[in-house]
Amino acid sequence: MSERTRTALMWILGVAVLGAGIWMLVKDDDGLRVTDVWARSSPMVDGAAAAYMNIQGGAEDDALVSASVAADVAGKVELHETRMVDGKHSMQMVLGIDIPAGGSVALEPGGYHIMLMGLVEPLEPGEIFDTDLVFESGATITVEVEVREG
Ligand SMILES: [Cu+2]
Repeated sequence: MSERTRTALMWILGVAVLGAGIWMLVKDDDGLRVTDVWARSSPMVDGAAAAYMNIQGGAEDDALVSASVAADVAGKVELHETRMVDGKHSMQMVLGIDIPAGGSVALEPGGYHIMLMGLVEPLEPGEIFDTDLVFESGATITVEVEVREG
């Protein structure tokens, strides 16, 4: 192999590695955005709280599939949907919340929310805690949740 060929091969390899690195970065941050994150004590369940936020979809359809908080905040976290059943609000667990590509989904009172159960201490307005959000695509986003007055 001539010196020239070797140099050319090194270049090609370098560009390939760099390209793969950039592709992974782009893939990892697939454009999902989470804004307006807040929580309040649940008006429906003692010792529980609900977290709300706005999730903007990325380039591909995705879904929020789970969420978690530190063990010193709450014992259990579920994805819930509030629905009207026989004229009454009732909550039920959902396995995922679809986030369409380019669309946006609001987790808000009366609809989808992240349910924190088994609160270690009651949430105080002004308090901030982290929540990890896991998406079907494998993306995980950690957001700061601000406790607001219910
Ligand atoms: Cu709930």
